[in-house]
Amino acid sequence: MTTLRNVSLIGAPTDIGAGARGASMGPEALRVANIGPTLESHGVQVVDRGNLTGPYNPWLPPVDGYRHLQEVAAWNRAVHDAVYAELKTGRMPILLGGDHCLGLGSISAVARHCKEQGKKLRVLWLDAHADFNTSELTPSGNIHGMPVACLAGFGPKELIEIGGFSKEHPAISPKWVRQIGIRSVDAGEKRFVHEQELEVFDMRYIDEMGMRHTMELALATLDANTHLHVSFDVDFLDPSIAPGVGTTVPGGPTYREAQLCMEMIADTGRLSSLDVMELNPALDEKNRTATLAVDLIESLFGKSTLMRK
Ligand code: HAR
Ligand code: MN
Ligand code: MN
Ligand code: MN
Repeated sequence: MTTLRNVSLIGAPTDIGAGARGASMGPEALRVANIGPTLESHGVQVVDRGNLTGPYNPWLPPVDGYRHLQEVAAWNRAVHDAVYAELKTGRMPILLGGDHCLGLGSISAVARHCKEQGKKLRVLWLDAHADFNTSELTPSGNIHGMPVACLAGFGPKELIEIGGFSKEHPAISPKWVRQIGIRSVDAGEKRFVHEQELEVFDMRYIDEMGMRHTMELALATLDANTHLHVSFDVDFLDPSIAPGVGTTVPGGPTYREAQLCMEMIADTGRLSSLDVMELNPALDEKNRTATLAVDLIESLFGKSTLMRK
């Protein structure tokens, strides 16, 4: 597990794809919450690569169903290149967002790496939202509601071609994705999720079946050749414990449910890349959401309440 023990932090300070300003301050809030030293206390070797740069946020209305398409593309190209470079040298990238449109750059790099290495890819999408909109379906034009669709080839050329992919040969298949915690999906987006057979464990499912059973299914069929990518949208968490996000949705996982989710991912030993997205310090209370995110990331890296065999 050398990759898990050699981590590179990559900050992407932008809210270019979001519907509220402030996720651009996310990377620094995670650093203030001690993400680096905390991982090091668990024996992880951490290098902080600092922040990427990109266009400022012009805060304009949608054009042809997209807000800030060219700026979103520029940021995602930068994220792709940085994440790909870390994977290439055998290090584990942790992307510090930034809004969730950047999951596109991160996962396109991971998909490219897996393709080159002959590895299977499994993406766990922890989120209140499916992020499966297209320019026709979106109610807002905000591209943070579209990255999963773009990765699967449903999106503009500027975004789907990042990493050398195309509409015919997209970065991922919807079959590789497991979405967990979903509780806000737009009407057209819902139809598209069903049509593309995305595997969604929504909050109703978690309520009825429990987080343990949910994660057992979401993590089933991983093998020694699987690269596990976790895209953690902080709005996955219940807003009562995680108020510092732009799009809160009531009824998310509790503290313990979220911890169990992370602990079961850690137990697989397959975690190979991570995004921590949508943290919005402008809406937080004394950095408590960032602190919670770091606490959960600790569990992803194997911290648990008691010593285990
Ligand atoms: N579904 C809504 C839209 O597309 C809201 C999307 C919000 N997305 C995030 N990331 N916060 O999950 O506009
Ligand atoms: Mn999201
Ligand atoms: Mn979300
Ligand atoms: Mn724990």
